[in-house]
Amino acid sequence: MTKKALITGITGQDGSYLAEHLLVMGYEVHGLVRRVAFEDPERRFSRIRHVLQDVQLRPASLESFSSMFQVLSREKFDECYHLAAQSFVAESFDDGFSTFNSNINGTHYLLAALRQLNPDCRFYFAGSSEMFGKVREMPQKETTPFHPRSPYGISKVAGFELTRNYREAYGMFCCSGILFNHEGPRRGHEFVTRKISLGVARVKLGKAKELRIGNLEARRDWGHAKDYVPAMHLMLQQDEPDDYVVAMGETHSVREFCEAAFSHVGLNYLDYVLEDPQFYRPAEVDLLIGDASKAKTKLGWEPTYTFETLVKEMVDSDLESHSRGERS
Ligand code: NDP
Ligand code: GDR
Repeated sequence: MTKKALITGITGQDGSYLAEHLLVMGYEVHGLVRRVAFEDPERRFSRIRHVLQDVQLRPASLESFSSMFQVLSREKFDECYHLAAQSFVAESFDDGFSTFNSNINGTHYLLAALRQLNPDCRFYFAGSSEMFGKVREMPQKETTPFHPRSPYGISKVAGFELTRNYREAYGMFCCSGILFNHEGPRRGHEFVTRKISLGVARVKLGKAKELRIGNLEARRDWGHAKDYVPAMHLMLQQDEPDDYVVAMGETHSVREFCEAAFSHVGLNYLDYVLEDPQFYRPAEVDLLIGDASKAKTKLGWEPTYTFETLVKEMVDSDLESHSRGERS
């Protein structure tokens, strides 16, 4: 029997990689997208352009319970991957209210609709290392207490707790992945890794003279999104629902990312990168490093990229598209 999956946030970085992954495994893939996306498909569907013929898109918004209820009342799904969210941490400081509305209410609406209409559907929630925030131990694992440092982090703790509560209260198969930063050529332009890879391409091609960055000493555990989406799928194939940390177990500073990205094209980052306080955050998460032992042992999950291959792929991809005059 062909399995049917629903992906919220299919137009985002992870949603696009997950759709590809599930299609390769023979799934029937449905995606929940904002109605406005249909008005500007060229731009809004840019990450899923190559699979548009193979997926079925349904209009709905995280802000609307009734829109999600309608999608779920028309079709039954075996698995639901809830990836849609306001995902930019910096934006959540500017507008915590709408971040809460999308990320907390949106998750609650989806869980409530599933409970009523499709309680056997297995559910994945996109939790985040930002839930650890001001970290209480090193490295962070499933049992590490949360101490979020932004409205985004708080919203993800709430989503995690909602997911756990639906599992415990209603016996639904609900899992949370606590994923550390994962990147790639499809990363949104505002996130620091993509900002750097785009900046390197512009400088190398003579289109820019400098790159303004915020806190260069912040450290992250960066992996590749293509490596991380199979872990989401594996979580929903287990006998029992559970939560898992997915991380590389290696930490690098923003400065090191700049250094590696510029040196890949034969340049010294010190000649181009300027630290600019306008990109500082009111409260920073200084150091994240994850322990993915549980995912490795129980799910058999293993990453294939390294920090170096991740940086190179991102820089090469931006150089190539900028050389062709494309904007991605
Ligand atoms: P993106 O920002 O690339 O994608 C977010 C997706 O959510 C987009 O498809 C976006 O649609 C959709 N979305 C946002 N707001 C709404 C809304 N109001 N109604 C409907 N859809 C909406 O995020 P990623 O792919 O990087 O991340 C996926 C998930 O994983 C997110 O929940 C994120 O918080 C979480 N996460 C990500 C990590 C990472 O390092 N990438 C690490 C840990 C967790 P549209 O295209 O229309 O804007
Ligand atoms: P993050 O990703 O907040 O970890 O959230 P981001 O790339 O935005 O920031 C990482 C670190 O880099 C520092 N930084 C800058 N960040 C941005 N965006 N722009 C800059 O110019 C800049 N300079 C320094 C930041 O201060 C921060 O310390 C991502 C998102 O995908 C979340 O949705 C996800 O949950 C977490 O990763 C895990």
